[in-house]
Amino acid sequence: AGSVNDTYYGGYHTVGAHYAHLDQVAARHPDLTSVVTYGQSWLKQQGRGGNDLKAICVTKKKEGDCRLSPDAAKPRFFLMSQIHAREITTGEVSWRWIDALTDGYGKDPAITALMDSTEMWVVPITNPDGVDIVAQGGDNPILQRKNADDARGTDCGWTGQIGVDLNRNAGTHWGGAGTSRQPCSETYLGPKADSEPENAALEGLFRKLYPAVRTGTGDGDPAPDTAKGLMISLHSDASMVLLPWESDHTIHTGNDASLRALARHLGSLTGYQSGQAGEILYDASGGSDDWTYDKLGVAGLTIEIGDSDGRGCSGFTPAFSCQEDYFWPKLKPALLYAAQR
Ligand code: ING
Ligand code: ZN
Repeated sequence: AGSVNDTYYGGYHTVGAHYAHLDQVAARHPDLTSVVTYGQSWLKQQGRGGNDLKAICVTKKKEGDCRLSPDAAKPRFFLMSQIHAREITTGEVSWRWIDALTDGYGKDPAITALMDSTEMWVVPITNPDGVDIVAQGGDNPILQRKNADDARGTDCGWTGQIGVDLNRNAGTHWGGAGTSRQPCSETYLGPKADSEPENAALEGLFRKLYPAVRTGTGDGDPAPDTAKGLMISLHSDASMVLLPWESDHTIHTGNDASLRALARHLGSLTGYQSGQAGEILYDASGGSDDWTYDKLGVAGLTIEIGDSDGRGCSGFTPAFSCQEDYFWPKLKPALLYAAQR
């Protein structure tokens, strides 16, 4: 399991440290948290080391809260990070989010009210096998984006990388724009939709937490009940707030106006641009936010953390001091606002 102090590259936390942190928070605050193991990574399923997949539910627990069931008394705000392993800033934001909620309960009125009214779910490390690869580089983090699935070969030469891009693998618009069928590509979509255990397990968790609104085929347009909550997936480092459909910017969701207004407001709190991925970045299919919107009618957004003010905190591996000094002060108000929706 490791200790909360296990770090690399000046302070970034290993998978073991993130999981030890979840357990430490749960031990300190049993009235405010529940830790759930919701699956196993690709390497663990292969019996080759690997990792459990873990989530934490944070709320002022009343009878029946934090259950793996869609009939919940409170709306649910879901935050996930490091589906792309090398986007190491994102996991550190989730770490601070968990601490802010548990440390702030009973002290900060806004956090106390939020904890009384809402369940906050967090998956800090969505792709732990990939994060293990990144951390193996120590002071020279290895820039692994994908998971560690090497079923299609272990050698990608020095330019490529093994694994499946988990943000192209979800069963929504799978195989559409912005995906590659080359196993060594950074955007390799995998052999089939939801082929990867990290995605299958995450989607299983989502399905336990949110009632399905439709049994669609992957390209429908549900009417999200925003009362059910919101899902945000953290990426880096483009300084953007992205909304569905990420797969095709020429089509808009049935909730375009409200999703766009929410993204714009989060953009104003962070200083980031907002829009559908293809409007400001590139179309990309099979991602997490399109999936929750498409399959469950749960509003999904992507926040691309970035150095929008030119503070010397750009790239996938900014100095660790950027976390506390720069990223967290921007993200904290944005997450508090989003969680209250
Ligand atoms: N950016 C995202 C990517 O997966 C994205 C952008 C998010 C596209 C959500 C589609 C859906 O390419 C990074 N930095 O990974
Ligand atoms: Zn990413």
